[in-house]
Amino acid sequence: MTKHARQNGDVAVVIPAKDEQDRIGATVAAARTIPGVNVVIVVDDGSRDDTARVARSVGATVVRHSHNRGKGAAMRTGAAVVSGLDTTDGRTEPRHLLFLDADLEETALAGEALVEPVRHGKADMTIAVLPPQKRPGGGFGFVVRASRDGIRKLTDFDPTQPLSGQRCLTRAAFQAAQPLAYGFGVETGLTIDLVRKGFVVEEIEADFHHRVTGRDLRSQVHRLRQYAHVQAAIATRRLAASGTAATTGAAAHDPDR
Ligand SMILES: Nc1nc2c(ncn2[C@@H]2O[C@H](COP(=O)(O)OP(=O)(O)O)[C@@H](O)[C@H]2O)c(=O)[nH]1
Ligand SMILES: [Mg+2]
Repeated sequence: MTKHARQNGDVAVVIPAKDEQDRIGATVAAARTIPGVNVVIVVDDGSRDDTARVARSVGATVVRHSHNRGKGAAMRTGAAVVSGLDTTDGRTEPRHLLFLDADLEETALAGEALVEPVRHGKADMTIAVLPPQKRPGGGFGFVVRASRDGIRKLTDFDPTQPLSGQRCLTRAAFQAAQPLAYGFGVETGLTIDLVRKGFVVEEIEADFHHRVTGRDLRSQVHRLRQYAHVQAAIATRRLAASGTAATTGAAAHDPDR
């Protein structure tokens, strides 16, 4: 396949979204302009607002979970839809998967930087490192620290932004990372599993800006939920690592599904 042909449609964007009606339109519109992207899937994970309608109105393919199943499940649903399209389109090579959060708005275009190393076979998964955010706010950093510590303990990888949801993966890497960790543990689990299996994982600076979570009650609940999911992903993998080290030495397998 020529470079030109690849760039005309070798990437599918998957956007897990929950109650994002105010931002999903701009995010999808920008994602559609990333070179090589010819599919944008929004997985509406039981939103109570107009996320699905808005996403559809700007050209996304929308798939809905009738009830909330968490970010990891939404990513898996999106990847399954892409897989179906790859088959229907008679592709010989599956599309790469570019996961983007729903709240990036026009800065979703920065996803282009994540695609290049994957497209050229230099990385199996790229992870965005975001600049200091334009919007004020931010959490307390304890979830980030928990994720980073867990990744460091189980791999030789030292992530700058371990929770970054902006990632591009080959289909092979995505398959190798199944089953994904639950909910907001998904990014931590993906990094641990792929590094441990010998895939090349690379952090890339990309000029994304997203909604910064504040310190109000709702934000605190969000952080606590993230923390619990991250710790569950790490605990599962720690157990699997000690089990396999004692027996076959095979790569970690997540026994929680
Ligand atoms: N599938 C799914 N996605 C969610 C859920 N909650 C948030 N998201 C999405 O996950 C992404 C990151 O969420 P966000 O609130 O921005 O988290 P933060 O960036 O870590 O503060 C966004 O695309 C959200 O729409 C959920 O319950 N299920
Ligand atoms: Mg965000």
